[in-house]
Amino acid sequence: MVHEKYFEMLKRQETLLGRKNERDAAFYNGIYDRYVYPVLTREHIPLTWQYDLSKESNPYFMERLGINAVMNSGAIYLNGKYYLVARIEGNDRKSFFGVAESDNGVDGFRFWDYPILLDDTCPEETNVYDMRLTQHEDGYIYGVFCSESKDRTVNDLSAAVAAAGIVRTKDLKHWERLDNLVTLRSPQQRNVVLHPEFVDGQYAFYTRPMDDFIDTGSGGGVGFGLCDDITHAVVDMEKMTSLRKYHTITEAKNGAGAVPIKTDLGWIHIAHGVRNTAAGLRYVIYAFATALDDPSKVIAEPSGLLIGPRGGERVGDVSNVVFTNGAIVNEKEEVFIYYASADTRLHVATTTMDKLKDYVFNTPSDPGRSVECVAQRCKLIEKNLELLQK
Ligand code: M1P
Repeated sequence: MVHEKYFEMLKRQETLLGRKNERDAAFYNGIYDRYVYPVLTREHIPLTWQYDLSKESNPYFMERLGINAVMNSGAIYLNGKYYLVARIEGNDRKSFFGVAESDNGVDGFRFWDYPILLDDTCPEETNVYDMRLTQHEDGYIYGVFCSESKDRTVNDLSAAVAAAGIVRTKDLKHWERLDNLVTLRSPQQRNVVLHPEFVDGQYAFYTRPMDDFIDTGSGGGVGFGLCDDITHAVVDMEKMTSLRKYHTITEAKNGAGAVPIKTDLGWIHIAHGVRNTAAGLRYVIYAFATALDDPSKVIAEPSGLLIGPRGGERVGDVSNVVFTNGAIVNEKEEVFIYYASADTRLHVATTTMDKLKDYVFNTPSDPGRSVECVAQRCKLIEKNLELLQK
C-alpha cells in the first residue's frame, strides 16, 4: 500500500513544478535577464528516487536515499524542447546525471523517470559530474564529464585524479561509454568540452590542464587539442586559448563551460574564472570569442565577469560560486545560459544572440592595471558628458 504522506508530498512538489518563473525586475544590465526562481533544485527530484513509497516497509515515510543538491547541468535543445543533463548529488556525496525536460527553458523542468545509469567501465571511478553536451557534426550527441578516482599513488586519503569521461547518444536515453580522454602532457583534466565541428578533420577538445586535483599548478588556462579517434581519444599537444592572468577573475584558474556557440563573428565561449580571496575561492562566469577559422585563437575578451553570484546565490554548500556548463540557443536566437550557484541549485539567465555578440565584441577588454582601467572609464564618461551637453 502506498503511504498517504506520498500524496501530500507529491501535491507540494507539483505546485513547485508548475510554478511560473519570472524575470527578476530588480536586476538590469542590458546584457541578460535574471530570474526570480532557480530552474532546478533538490526539491525537483522525483520522490520515487528518494523514498520507499510502501507503508509496510517505510511506515514513517522516511527519506531512504536523500538528494543534497542539483547543480552544474549540460544543456541541449532538441525538437523544440529544452533538456538539461543535471549534476545531482546524493546525500552520500556521489554525483550522477539525470535528464530534465522543459517546454520553454525557464520553468517546468521535470526529470525523467530514471537517472542515467552509465556503463560501469572504469572500476576506479568514484564520482562523475559536470557533463557538457555537444551536438557534433558527426551525428552523435556527446557528453563529456569529469570522471574522478582516488589517487592511490600518494598516501593521502583525499587525493584524487580527475579525467574526462566520454559518452555518446542519439536520444539522451541510450548512452554508449567511450574510453576516457587521455592527454599525454597533462596529468589531470576537468572542464573538458568537445567542439561541435571537426577541426582539420579531427575531433577538437577544449581542455583544462592541471597538475593536481584542485590546483591547476603550471596549467596556464583553457587548452585546445585535437584527436583522430573519439572512441579512444588521445590528445598530444594542448595549445592555450583563454589564459589565466594575474589580478583578474581567472587568476587562480579558469575552465571552459558551455559548448561554444557559432556566430558570424566567431565562436562565443561562456566559461568560468576563479580567484582566491580571504573567504576562499570565488567562481564567476565570463565570456570570450575565438576565430571561426581557428577556434583556439582568442579574438575578443570582454573585461571582467559576465555573471557573478548575487544575493541568495552567494550562499550554499560551496558559497561564492557560480558555474556554467550548458547554454542553449533556440530557433528564435534566444539564448539560455544555465548556471549553478554555490554548488547547490541551478538558475537560468536569458539573452539574445544579438545582445550576446554585442557584449562579447563591443565590451572593452581589461587593460590589466588600475590606472589604465580608470583611463578607460574616463574615456567613457567624457563621451557621455559630451553627449549629455548637446
Ligand atoms: O566548487 C566549484 C566548482 O569546482 C570545480 O571547478 P574547477 O575544476 O574549475 O575547480 C568543479 O568541480 C565544479 O563542479 C564545481 O562547481
